[in-house]
This record gives sequence, structure tokens and C-alpha cells, in this order.
Amino acid sequence: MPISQRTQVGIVGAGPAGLVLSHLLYLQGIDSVVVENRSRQYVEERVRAGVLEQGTVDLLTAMGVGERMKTEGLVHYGIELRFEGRSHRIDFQDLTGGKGITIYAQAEVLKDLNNARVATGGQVFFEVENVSVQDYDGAKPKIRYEKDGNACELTCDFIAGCDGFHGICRPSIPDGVLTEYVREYPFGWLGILADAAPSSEELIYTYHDRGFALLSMRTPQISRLYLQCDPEEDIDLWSDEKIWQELQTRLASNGWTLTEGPILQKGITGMRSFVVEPMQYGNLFLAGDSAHIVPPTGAKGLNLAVADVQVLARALTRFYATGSRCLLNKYSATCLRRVWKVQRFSWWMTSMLHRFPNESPFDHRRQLAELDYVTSSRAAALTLAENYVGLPME
Ligand code: FAS
Ligand code: PHB
Repeated sequence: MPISQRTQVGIVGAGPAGLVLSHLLYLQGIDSVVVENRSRQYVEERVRAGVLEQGTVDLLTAMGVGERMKTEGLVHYGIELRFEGRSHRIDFQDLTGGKGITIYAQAEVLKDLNNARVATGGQVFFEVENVSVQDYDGAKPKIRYEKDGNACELTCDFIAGCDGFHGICRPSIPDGVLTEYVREYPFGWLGILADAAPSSEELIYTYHDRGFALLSMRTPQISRLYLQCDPEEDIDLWSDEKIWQELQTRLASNGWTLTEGPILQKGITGMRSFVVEPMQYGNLFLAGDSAHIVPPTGAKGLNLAVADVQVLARALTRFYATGSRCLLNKYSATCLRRVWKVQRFSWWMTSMLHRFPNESPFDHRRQLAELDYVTSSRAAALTLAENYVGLPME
């Protein structure tokens, strides 16, 4: 006989979507339980996103989990585009009336959220197994899972599928309900964390004959860098020396040097654009990577996950306060308006900055013209800036 539990909102996944949702609901007096199949340590050590939009920073601050982010995060008011050996700064502060971004690793955000959940008696169960979701097309959705060998059954009013691209919630929706929109890119990113002081105050995106490269960072001592590679690349064939040599070549600019250092972590991430519609079915609501994936060029993945759960938390709050499902019924349509605009921006940044294997000479010159236009027209630069710092929430 499974151990029976009851809550208002059952949440699958303790990534940014699941933990932000859980704490937002707590702040509104709504109970939730989060089930996560990895350990807390694993989730908090995964090397992932690094850029927080202004809206994400403002939300985390308003939620009371922004203290460390405020002291340790690096606030930036621009990025640099580098091509044909020349550098061009996109001035967010000037173009967006003072908005910026904050560099603060996803892992740090999750540590802050987990600490807040523990401090407020939040129920986040790590290292659960065999999670499944049932009866979400009815009034008593259930999440079944095993914890420490015990079978558990969590009955709730709603289920939030915050379990990422490889989770179980999206696939549990019956065939014929969902439509998938997919674009695979013919390249991936090789990313490194290095014990090397960042060689630039701000991020540098480069378009180079040998391929895209990106200089980012995590702290004043730790650099985060990426270079475009074959999606099937074998990371073991990339020695530290080879990685640094390629980054030196692609990031080169007159009078500028790239500081090297010991590589602490390296890995290859594939690139795809993915959206599933609708993002809800009955009382199951998909949020974050379980519903959409963007290529990381626009630094949007985490921020879009947070935007989804802001919409969901607002809809659930309305329901529990008034009994009205009106915002819940519009959840998917509301999220998808932002999702598709962010998909467009992420696709545009990716298409502008990467070399495509089968591109024609025309494509190459068009890309250079796009970069020339974005760095010479205020109107064009504004479109990049307003998307990069984050579009306003509806
Ligand atoms: P997440 O995938 O973060 O969280 C889902 C959680 O659900 C995970 O903890 C997972 O363990 C758990 N889960 C999965 N299946 C489960 C099950 N059956 N039962 C219980 N729990 C389950 N975005 C950027 O903006 N910039 C970047 O540089 C960047 N780099 C990335 C690198 C990699 C390798 C990956 C995979 C993603 C990267 N992203 C980046 C995107 C990433 O940050 C996501 O957008 C963000 O984590 C989305 O958050 P969630 O939707 O919460 O999904
Ligand atoms: C990062 O710092 O991890 C990062 C920054 C900008 C991007 C993608 C990733 O576009």
C-alpha cells in the first residue's frame, strides 16, 4: 500500500522552474511538494546557464532569494560583438533606458532557492525514483514515486511538469494532443569553465571564419567560454591546449589578449529549437525546458523557465483566491506568446553568429551585413538590446 500524501500543487523537477514555482506558491500561501530524481548536490553542481535577465533578477529579489545574487552577481550593461577583428559594444543602458543583465550561475540560483525552501519548511524530495503522473485529466491528479524504497502517492489539485526536456511529464500526455515544433542546428557548443580571470569586463560574442566563440564568466576569477563545434564532436579529442588555441584564434582582436588558465570543466551541448503546444492538458501544466528548448546563444533558457512559472503561479493564485480558472485556461496561450518571441530572438542570434556547414558565399556576406547593420544602426541595436535584457512580462 503506497504512502498517501496530499498537497495543492505537485511539482515534478527541482530545477529553476520547479523551485521558483514552489517558492512563489509558498509566498501566496499555497502548498506544494517537489519531487526530484537527482540529489540536491547533483542539481546544485550542474554547470548550466549564467545570464539572468533584469526581470528574473527583479523577481528573485522580490521573492526574498536575491541577497547573495546582489552581492556576488556581476551586473553588466552591455555586450560586445566581434567580427572581422573589430569589436562593437551594444550599450544596453543607453538603448533600454537603464536595463542590464546579471551574471550569476544557475547553480547559485538553485542553492539560494533550495535554502529558502528549507528555511520555510518547503517539501522538496530529492533522489526519488520511478516518478509517474496520473489522473491529471480529472479532479484528483496523482504523482506516484518511490523514496528510500517506499512507494508514495501524492494526490494534488494540479501538477506542474518542471522536469526538463528529458522528463516524464510531456511524454505522459496522450498521443494526438501535442504538436511539436523542432529545428536542429548543424553544430553544438564546446563549453569550458577555467580558473582564469575573465579577459573582458563584459561578454564577447564573436563571428569568425572558423566558427562562433563566446567569452563569458562566472566570477572575477572564473571564466566561462564556448566555441562552436560539430554536434557529434568527441570531447576527449579536445585537449586543453587545443581548446585554448581555438579560442585564441576566434577571439583575437588587435591589442587584446585572452588570459588562459587550468580548465576545471568541459562539455559539449547540442543545439536545438523546440516548442510543444499546448503547454497544458487537464490539470497538468508544462513549464520550462519540459515545454521548450532554445539554443543558448540568446542566454534565454533559464529566464524563459522563470517566466513560465510566473504566469502559472499567478493563475494558481487566482484560482485558490476566487475559484476562477480563467487564467489557468489561458496559461498555455499566455506563455507561448513570450516563448515564440524568445525562440525567434534565440534563432536570430544563432543564425547571425554561427558558420553553417552548407552556407553559400551569399549567406556569409549576408551574415556580415547583418552584423554590420546591428552594430551601426541604433534601431537594429535596440532590437538586440531589448530582447537580450528581457522583454516585459505580460
Ligand atoms: P531543468 O532541466 O533545469 O530542470 C529539470 C529538473 O527535473 C532537473 O533537476 C531534473 O533532474 C529533474 N527531472 C527530470 N526528470 C525527472 C523525473 N522523471 N522525476 C523527477 N525529476 C526529474 N540556458 C542558458 O540560458 N544559458 C546556458 O548557457 C545554458 N547552458 C546549458 C547547458 C546544458 C548542458 C543544458 C542541458 C542546458 C543549458 N541551458 C542554458 C538551459 C538550461 O539553463 C535550462 O533552460 C534550464 O535549466 C531550464 O530549467 P528547467 O525548466 O527547470 O529544467
Ligand atoms: C553563460 O555564461 O553560460 C552564457 C552566457 C551567454 C550565453 C550563453 C551562455 O548566450
